[in-house]
This record gives sequence, structure tokens and C-alpha cells, in this order.
Amino acid sequence: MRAQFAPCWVVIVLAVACTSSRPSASDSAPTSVPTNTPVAAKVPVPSQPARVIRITAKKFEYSPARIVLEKGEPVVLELVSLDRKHGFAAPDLGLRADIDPDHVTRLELLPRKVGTFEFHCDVFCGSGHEGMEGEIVVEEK
Ligand SMILES: [Cu+2]
Repeated sequence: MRAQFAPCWVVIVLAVACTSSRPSASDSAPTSVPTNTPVAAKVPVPSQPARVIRITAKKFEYSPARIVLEKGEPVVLELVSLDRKHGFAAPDLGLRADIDPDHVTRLELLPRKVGTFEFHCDVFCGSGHEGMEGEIVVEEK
């Protein structure tokens, strides 16, 4: 009866031996990576730094009111109010922020589609508020 199980035990012992003797990634890492390789080299680096575009808002205009970007170009919009609270809404780009006079509001944008995208003030700021708008034009590289 015991003789019938012997081949099974041999197979199990061999399987465990093979599994435990296989080097894992963590075991081999210290010997395969040169000691002078900086850890940061493994972190993906953006292909280009974000361009900063400052947009000022005041009754009842943005400056600049037209912004031209390249598709795939990372930008940071710095929004500043020169008078009172305004809004910045570019719904087709998924952007929305309040613009307060006492600090800079930053919005990151990575345009992924070509087109002209309207932005407007969505915080009532007086008669003329309805015409406070601009556009972001995204062009092919
Ligand atoms: Cu407004």
C-alpha cells in the first residue's frame, strides 16, 4: 500500500524543490542592478515640463481671451483676478475653478483632443458677466 504512494511523494518533493530554488525578482535585484544606478531613473519622467500660462480676470474679460495649445502639451493655467471674485469654467475640457483676487488658482491641463473649447465666467460679477468668455484652441502638433 505504501509503495503505491511513493511516486506521488517523489513528484511533490521535486515540485517543492523546483519552486523554492527558483530565484525571485527580489532575490536577484541587488546583484543585477549596478550600485550607482539612481532609483529615480525607474520613475517615468514627463516628456516636457508644463508651460505656465497666466490668465487675468476682471470685469468683464479675461486676458488673454484666446489661448493656443498643442495637443498633448501639458500646461498649467494660473488664474488671477484683478478686481473681484470670478469663475473659470471650460466644461468641454473638464475645468472649473473660482478665481479670487487674493491668490493664484492653478489648473493643470493636458489637452488630448484638437478643437476650440470655450471658457466663461460662471460667478455672477455684474452686468456684462454674460459676455465674459474666451477660448482655448488645441491644435495638432
Ligand atoms: Cu462673471
